[in-house]
Amino acid sequence: MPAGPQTFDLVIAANRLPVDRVVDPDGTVSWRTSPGGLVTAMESVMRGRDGAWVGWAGEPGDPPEPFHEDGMFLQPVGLSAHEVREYYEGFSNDTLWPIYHDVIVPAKFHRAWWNCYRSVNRRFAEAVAEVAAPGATVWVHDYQLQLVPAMVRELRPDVRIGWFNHIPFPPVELFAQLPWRRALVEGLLGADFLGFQRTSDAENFLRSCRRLLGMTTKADTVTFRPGGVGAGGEERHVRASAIPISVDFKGLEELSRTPEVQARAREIRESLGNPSTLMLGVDRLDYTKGIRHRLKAIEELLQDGAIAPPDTVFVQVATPSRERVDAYRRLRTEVEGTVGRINGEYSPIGASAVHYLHHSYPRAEMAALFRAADVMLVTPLRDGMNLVAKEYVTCRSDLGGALVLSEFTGAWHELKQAYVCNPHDIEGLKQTIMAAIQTPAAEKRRRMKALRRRVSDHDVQRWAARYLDALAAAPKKPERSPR
Ligand code: GDG
Repeated sequence: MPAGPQTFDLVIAANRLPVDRVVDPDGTVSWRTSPGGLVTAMESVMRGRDGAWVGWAGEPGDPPEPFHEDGMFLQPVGLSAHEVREYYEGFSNDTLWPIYHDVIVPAKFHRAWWNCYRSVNRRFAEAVAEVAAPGATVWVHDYQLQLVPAMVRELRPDVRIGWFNHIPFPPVELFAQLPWRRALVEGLLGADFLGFQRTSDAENFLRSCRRLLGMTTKADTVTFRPGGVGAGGEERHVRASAIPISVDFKGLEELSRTPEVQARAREIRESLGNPSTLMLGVDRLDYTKGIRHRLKAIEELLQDGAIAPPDTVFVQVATPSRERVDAYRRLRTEVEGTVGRINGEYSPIGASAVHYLHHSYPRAEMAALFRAADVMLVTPLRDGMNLVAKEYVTCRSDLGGALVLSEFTGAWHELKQAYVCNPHDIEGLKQTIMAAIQTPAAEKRRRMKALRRRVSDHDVQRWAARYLDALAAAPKKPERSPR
């Protein structure tokens, strides 16, 4: 049984804590919100729940002491520089990430990375087992921690374990490439309930259970005997189902309505020369987000004379991401070269066609950008959900703006009134962008209204409640008492 008073009924485990430890050159230590969609979503869910969050503090070395932040207990997990390279940058981001995103770039397979992934997953599981109260609910997140469910079950059979995948789950033909596919599936099946963004992600997982491990599935449930037939273990049933994530609609809408944000939105438009059309892209600088395809379409529209600055301008916020992984370095070089070429070719003095911002911004600035943009370009080649699309419509209480959305995002399965595009089809993408620019305002308002209704009815609080209800309802027989 866990010792000491610090145990919790709800424990979240995610690769990153919601805040990163930052040490300034003068030695001052501060904590900053860590980047990415998972933290954005889970932060608002955890507020006021008195739970614990187990995760890495974002810098290599010994972990800081556990501490309370914003009503949450944060339990840091330490990673050495070597582990950051092999578990995080290597296996998570250079093996799993490409396999789970249609192999847009080739995946790298290294046995040493896998070994490191396994030992780091073990450390996370031990940290979870330490802070979970008897019978607690443990909610494990994302592809970096796929072995944690089975490892926690082994240490703490008394707790209820859920896992949610923020990214797509690949088709069996791609998943099968992984030499460690069996161990990954068995790791996940330690959970009582597995949540995915889309029904097809859950189906891909179930198909892998059947085809690669010979398990039986019925509807959304897989049935198996841990350790295989003859191992004597009790039969288990694990549900794999879609529960699509969302945004904090109320909180973000409120922020977007503040006079400060509205004034800032006007200021942004003025500083861009009050264009009649301001197009916007907001992404982590990641090859899955379709930034190159977007730029290609914009370059051709400029070339065709269909759009021109200062009347139409494009702002791309590209938040720095995974900067030590080769594929991300190459992408940055390519994107920056393309932006330079476009501006060199099509921008007159004082009126850039493309404004490229390689920075991270405060939330209020993001809300102002969303509020300022006439056309939002969300064109990923593959994306689990894409919160940016949902944030954009959340910020448009004025019913202005138009959303161009790739059919390869999870968001598209809910936001059917968006201007849908296939980013691989550059001709089609150009036509969709022009349609989003030229459609009469009344029609755009009608679409925006419907999009907003969907997001406000299915916000992140509802997502978390649905997830936790499904986890609580999952079949579970306590097999033995805690260690
Ligand atoms: C993963 C999955 C899934 C971006 N730049 C800044 C900033 N952001 C915020 C956005 C948004 C979040 O980061 C990005 O979320 P996405 O969903 O778009 O993408 P991923 O980071 O790839 O997230 C994704 C998500 O997990 C949740 O399940 O939707 O499919 O890949 O919230 O606004 N926020 C601030 N400054 C920035 O510069 N403040």
